[in-house]
Amino acid sequence: MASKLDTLEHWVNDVAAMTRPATIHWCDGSDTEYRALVQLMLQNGDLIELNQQTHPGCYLHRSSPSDVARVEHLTFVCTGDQADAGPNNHWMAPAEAHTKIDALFDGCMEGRTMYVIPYCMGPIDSPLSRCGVEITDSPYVVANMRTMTRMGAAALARIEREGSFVKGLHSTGELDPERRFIMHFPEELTIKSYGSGYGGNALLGKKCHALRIASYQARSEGWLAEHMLIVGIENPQGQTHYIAAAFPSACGKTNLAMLIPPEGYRKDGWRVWTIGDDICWMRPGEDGRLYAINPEAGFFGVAPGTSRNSNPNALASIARDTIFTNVAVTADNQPWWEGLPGTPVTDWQGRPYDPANGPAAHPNSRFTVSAKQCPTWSPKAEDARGVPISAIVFGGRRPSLLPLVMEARDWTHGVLMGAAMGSETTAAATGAVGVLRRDSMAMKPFCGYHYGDYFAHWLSFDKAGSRLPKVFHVNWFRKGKDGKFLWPGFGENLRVLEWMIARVEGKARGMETPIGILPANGELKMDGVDMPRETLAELLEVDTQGWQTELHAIGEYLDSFRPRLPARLRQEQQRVAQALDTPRKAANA
Ligand code: SAT
Ligand code: MN
Repeated sequence: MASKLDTLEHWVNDVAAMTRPATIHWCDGSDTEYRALVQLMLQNGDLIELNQQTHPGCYLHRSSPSDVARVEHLTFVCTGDQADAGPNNHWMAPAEAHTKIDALFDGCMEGRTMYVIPYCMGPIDSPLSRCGVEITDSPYVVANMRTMTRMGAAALARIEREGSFVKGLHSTGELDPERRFIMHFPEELTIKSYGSGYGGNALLGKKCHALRIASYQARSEGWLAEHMLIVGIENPQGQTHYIAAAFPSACGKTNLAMLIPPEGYRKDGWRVWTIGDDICWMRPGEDGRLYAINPEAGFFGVAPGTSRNSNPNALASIARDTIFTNVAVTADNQPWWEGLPGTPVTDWQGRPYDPANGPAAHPNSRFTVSAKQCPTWSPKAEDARGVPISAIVFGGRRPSLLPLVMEARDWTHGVLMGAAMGSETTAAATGAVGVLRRDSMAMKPFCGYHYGDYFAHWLSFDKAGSRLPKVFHVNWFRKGKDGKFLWPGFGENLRVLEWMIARVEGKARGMETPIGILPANGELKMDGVDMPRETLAELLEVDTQGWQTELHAIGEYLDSFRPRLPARLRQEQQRVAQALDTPRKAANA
């Protein structure tokens, strides 16, 4: 009988015939293999050793200055029918896309090693997990995939058992932005990426598989693949609620996932458990609740701003065995970025640091570290069943209008809140920074199919027997007239999470408004926070006129997904718009 690995071997042979590598290396994920890869990269300049006294096992990678972020304009979803990719994706016909990118792959690995990386996204024994194989010519990608996924022998064994896996082909190519494509073929469970070594473009298990391809698979299989962190909040009674939260890239998912409770909360016995900081796969369990796993095994976090104040858990995690990408270094060869004490001497491009050249660390510089090194890493993160989700949170960078927190009145309203999400753009993708754009469920760059179908899929979870989580929207980024943030953020965000949990447990009344349920007077615990009453009032105000304009914009945005926009969602938008009009009409009458 033919082994299920035959398909894999055939594919590897086909790829080798096209790319013509000098050697093929099947990755086993062992320590020995990792150490050899590091040695190789230290020799060829892919890695630079950092101070081994202060940062044992830590290395620096400098990418090409034109290859420092995801490239959404070069990222394609290639479905047979263009309509299936939706207006939210760039589309190319599959045959044309294969031809275009295969021409680039032709002979591209000559004289080099081709690495075959079997990996599993999620706990190796979880029915929610999915496997893939990435073929790459980049040892940096192999080293990162080893940290970010369950890579090697165990994954290969699961692939042999199951037979199916996502095929990912990657080559660093010439790093020429003119010869760069990230192509997805969801109908073939295939990814092809050429010309970039940057995380989201090259670590194919991450955005390409765990979000774009997985979201497509999830739709037909009845689950959700989301751009969400997962965090456990344990109250002084020892009960833990798990919260999944969607924010766009570089909006604080890692910080929220590793939150340190304010001192008073710590004294009272509150604890925070980290399950994931970027991706969440959820599926209804037998009890009707949504159960979630983090498909990743590590963090690929934004370095700048990570400090003892903002995220001490992340800082503790990256004190050893970490790969830093595009950070600066100090005189004694320690990694450095804006937000850390000390001074940089060399910038992210390896030049002597000169403030005239901009920040010392690239704003999208990153650390890659195993999740196991996080002091708050939850043992439940390895649970094959996943964790039950009590609340789903949406949020973005909104300098005005959006209140600190609001709760959806039901699932449909929650889906509308997620669909309507907007955020100012960040350095995680190339292009202008600080421009407001709609980013439904923080999935704009990652949803592998038509947003209209995606909204319908979200709505479909609301059915008999389901016990869905409550849905909230938060905004940590509201600014005052002086341009400063109104909310202190970071650890203090626990105050908002505590209110959500009180709502979930039926212990807080809340206050109904046309846009959703807000904390009633006194329900947000503010003791120990030095904040004028007016500031809190501003954070929780409902500006009716501003919201009417917003609802109009949301309606127009939703219409851009016609004819696949679910009518129920547009009706929900109209319901909220009318609720906003009603008090004004009453007042005018
Ligand atoms: O795309 S990455 O995974 O490199 C980082 C991000 O944008 O979230
Ligand atoms: Mn992300």
